[in-house]
Order: sequence, then structure tokens, then C-alpha cells
Amino acid sequence: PPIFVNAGDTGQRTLWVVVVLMALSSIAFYAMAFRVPVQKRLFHILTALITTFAFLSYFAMATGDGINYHGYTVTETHKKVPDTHQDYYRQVYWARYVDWSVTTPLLLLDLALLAGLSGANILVAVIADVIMILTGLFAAYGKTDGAKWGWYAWACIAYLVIVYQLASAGRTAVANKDSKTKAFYGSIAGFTLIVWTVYPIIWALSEGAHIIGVDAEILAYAVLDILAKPVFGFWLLFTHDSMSSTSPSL
Ligand code: RET
Repeated sequence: PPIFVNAGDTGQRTLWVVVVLMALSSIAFYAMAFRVPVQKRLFHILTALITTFAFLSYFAMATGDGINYHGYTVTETHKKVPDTHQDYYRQVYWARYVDWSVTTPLLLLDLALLAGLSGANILVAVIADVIMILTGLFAAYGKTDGAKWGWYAWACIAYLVIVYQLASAGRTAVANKDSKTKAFYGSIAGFTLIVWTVYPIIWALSEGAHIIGVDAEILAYAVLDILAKPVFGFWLLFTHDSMSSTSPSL
């Protein structure tokens, strides 16, 4: 009989907790948007849209939508019963990739506008980001280990392009801004790079090498998503609101 690798109660409960947290932070961000002058509002709207998309994607996963099964084979040493044919099917939460393909470009836009990145650099970062998420989606459905890790490698190269845009081009761009913006960009871009780098590690352990189960995968992504969206958002908006209105351009 086939072996199904599924979420349990822990995973299910975690998904609902994140639904609620994303909803509450979205409401807070929209409320904050009304309280700032329109010149500062773009950051609030971007950030509120990011948590709104995450809310929708988590609602889909919690209700059982945006999920399907992907079959894979295991090596002889990993079989539960040796020398038998076994089919493994593991849940793929593809709603995540839909979420990420929209929200990660918006997160990059937040950082790019803060730094004053050029249009060319923004375009490269955003396109590399979309390539990273879509190749990551192909990796999740890879038929063979070669296909899976091949797609994973292309996604990692695209990720390095993003790192370069934020770390190098971003730093150059923000050098023209006031010292408060410079220091703040350094902290929040550094935070972003650390949090984002954990995603491919979790992917490799879960969908990649099947070392951790679906509940652990859900829990790990939940923590990362809270850090990358609501925590990032509150930090960005509170700091930006307190800055003089003459500093960043938007
Ligand atoms: C994948 C797998 C393939 C290799 C790489 C990945 C990177 C994903 C990243 C996701 C960031 C998501 C965020 C979500 C917001 O809540 C697709 C996991 C490099 C960096 C910030």
C-alpha cells in the first residue's frame, strides 16, 4: 500500500494560528496607513498587501486547499519493509509558492524603495526573485533527484542575484541617504538576508531530502513567515514613521 506523508494536528493548528496572526497584522497595517501622510503611505500599503496575501494563502492551506500529493521513491536503506515496492506520497503545499511569488517581490520593493535602488536594479532583483520561486516550485515536483536538485540549484543562483542586489547595489544606493536611513537599511536588509537564507535550508530538509516531516516543515515555515512578514513590517513601518518626512523619497 502507498505511504502518505501528511500533516498532523500540530501542523493543522499551526496553520490556523498563522491565519489569525496574518489577519491581525494586516488590519494593523491598513490602520497605520491612514495615520501617516500620503507621501509615506506606499510602504504601509505594500506591507499590508504582503500580510493580506499571506493570510489568503494560509487560509487556503488551513482549509485543505492549495495542497496536493507528490510521489517519490526512496532508497533501499530507507524502506520500511526491505525488498518491496513502496510508493511514497508527500503533501506539497503549493499555495506557499503562489504566496511567495507575489509577496517576496513586494518585500524586495519595500527594501529597494528604502535604499533608493535604481529602476534597473529593482527590475533585476524582482525578476530574479520570481525565477527563484518558480524554479523552487518545479523543484518541489521534480520527478527524479536530478530534476529536483537541478531546479533547486537554479533557484539558489537566482537567490544569489537577489543577495547581490540588496547587499552590494543596495548599500551603494543608500550611501546617498541620511545616516539614519543608512543604519536602518543595514539592519533590516541584514535581518532579511538571514531570515530568507533559512528557507532553502528548510526546503532541503523537508521537500528536498525528506529528513523532516510535514508538521516540522509547517512549523518552521510558520516561524519564518512571521519573521519575514509581520515582524519585518512592524519594524519597517514604526521606524519609517518616526523618521523625518524629508528623508526617504516615498
Ligand atoms: C526555495 C527552494 C529552492 C531554493 C531557494 C528557495 C528560496 C526561498 C525563499 C523564500 C522566501 C520566502 C519569504 C516569504 C515571506 O513570508 C524556493 C525555498 C533559494 C528565499 C521571505
